[in-house]
Amino acid sequence: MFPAGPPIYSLLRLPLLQLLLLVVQAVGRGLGRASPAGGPLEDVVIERYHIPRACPREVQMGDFVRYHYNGTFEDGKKFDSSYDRNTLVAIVVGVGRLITGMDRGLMGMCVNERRRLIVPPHLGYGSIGLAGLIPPDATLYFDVVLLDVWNKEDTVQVSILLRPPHCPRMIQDGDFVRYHYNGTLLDGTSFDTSYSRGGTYDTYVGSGWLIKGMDQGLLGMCPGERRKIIIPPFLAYGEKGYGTVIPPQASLVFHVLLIDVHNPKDTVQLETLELPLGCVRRAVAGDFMRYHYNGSLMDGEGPFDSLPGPPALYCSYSRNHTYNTYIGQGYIIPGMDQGLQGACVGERRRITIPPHLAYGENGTGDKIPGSAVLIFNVHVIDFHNPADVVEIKTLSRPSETCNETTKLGDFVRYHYNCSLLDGTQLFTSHDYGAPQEATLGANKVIEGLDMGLQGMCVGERRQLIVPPHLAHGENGARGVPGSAVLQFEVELVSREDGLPTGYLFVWHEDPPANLFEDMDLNKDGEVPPEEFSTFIKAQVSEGKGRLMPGQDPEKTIGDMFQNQDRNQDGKITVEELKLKSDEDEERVHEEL
Ligand SMILES: [Ca+2]
Ligand SMILES: [Ca+2]
Repeated sequence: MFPAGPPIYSLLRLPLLQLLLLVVQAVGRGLGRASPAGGPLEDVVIERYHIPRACPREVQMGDFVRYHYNGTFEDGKKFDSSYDRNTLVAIVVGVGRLITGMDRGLMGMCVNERRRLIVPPHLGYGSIGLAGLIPPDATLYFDVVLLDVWNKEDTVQVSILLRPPHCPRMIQDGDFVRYHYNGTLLDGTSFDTSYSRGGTYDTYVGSGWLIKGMDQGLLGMCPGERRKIIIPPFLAYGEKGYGTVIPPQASLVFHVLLIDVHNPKDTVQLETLELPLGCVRRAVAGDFMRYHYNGSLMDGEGPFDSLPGPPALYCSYSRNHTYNTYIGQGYIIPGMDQGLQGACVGERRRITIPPHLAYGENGTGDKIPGSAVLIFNVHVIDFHNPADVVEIKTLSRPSETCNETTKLGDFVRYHYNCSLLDGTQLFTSHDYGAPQEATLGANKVIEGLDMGLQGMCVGERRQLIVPPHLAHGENGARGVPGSAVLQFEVELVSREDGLPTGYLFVWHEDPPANLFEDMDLNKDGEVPPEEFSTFIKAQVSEGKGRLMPGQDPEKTIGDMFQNQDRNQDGKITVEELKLKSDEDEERVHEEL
């Protein structure tokens, strides 16, 4: 208002008065000097009866001020009061816009200071007075309280009250911010606060949504930082003020706490916190991942959500608490879908997601406000792809050449250690004191082992990585979390050729020509179980044939006997034996 027209809120707004001021102001002398007792005052008398403890700034010539006052005569009679008119004085000081007594009396004053001024007539309205208001030669008494001081040369004043140790980013022009604030006038009168609204104040910076001083004062601020920002009125609401709460020409003081900052152009930010050695495979879209996470907001509030494992040593039973999902397929927020790609098993990474790649302007639930940046600390436990096969790595081979390797149907004995990809031990054959036994392809072990144990030499050691669809699937098993990738170390102890499907015994050469006679040891025309068993064991020990491996021989021989004893009378006759071998012949022909 001062550059742009007459002061509206001045006591001394009559043109006549201003003329008078010019006439009388040359008479004054030094500040605050009183005349000898009893005589007329030579200068303004100043009594600073209340000085605030903090006085960051004193009124200087040319400053703009806002103040309240009461004006009385010597007899105590009031001739004017800003309180009565409910209008502050807002005016430039020390340049003759006020009576000289007031110009001088305000010098050096602090905001919230209270002064009594005694203004002699020659520094007030002189020998003429002011028609109807001030008689000639009147000494004026003013009680003044200063509310505001600023200058046209002022800039925004920023004081950093608290800066967090970690500053992920600082506010730049064009950013979108969420902050809390308390707004006061320079004298401490509160005019607005975000804390009463139950939410942050959310806005763009540097786009004219804010008063200019705020656009400037927020720049460079970190999430979690607290600032005091003092804004002169020409960078705030200026001559008009704002509603009933911000008077014209008011300096504003904001105490700001920055909660959040992002830019609409932001993408997901990744920070690797821990990368395991020897990471060869990185997750891609379409992989299925199991991970733990902590989610927090930018100012450190949180976690708003987490699926953490126990701190150091993971117990396998707690593994079910990982978050399990496909990545890059839209099952999770876009920022997470992106941020998990490229991760290694065992990696810990921090993923910072702007709201447009998270929960947007509306947020979700009562923990994630609208327009919130989310920070996730993620620990990748494992991942796999539904198209994965068993990954086989040979760790060592026996030095002698290996002519025969394992194939489907073979009976194998092997030692194994099974663990999760994070190293959690699950099972080991060493707990049982004997190797594990299995017929390959007989559905006795998980599919991944059936595959991973093929093509192996006795004495060879392998590492196998088995995806869950070739192990225990989505539901897991006792001690194995659902969808877990398993890691095996296997060592082949022995290998025996299997028998053709359906066979319990095979001849290495042609069977004896007189088979029944050979079996019927006491030549009574029938073969009971004892004779049958003795005969078969003799063939095996003489190397003429062999039984199915991996089974109790007594049980296998018992089964063979049952097959031959067609009428189930506990003995085999020559007819029964012939009938059975004819059938077997026919079956072989059909298969061929
Ligand atoms: Ca017999
Ligand atoms: Ca029989």
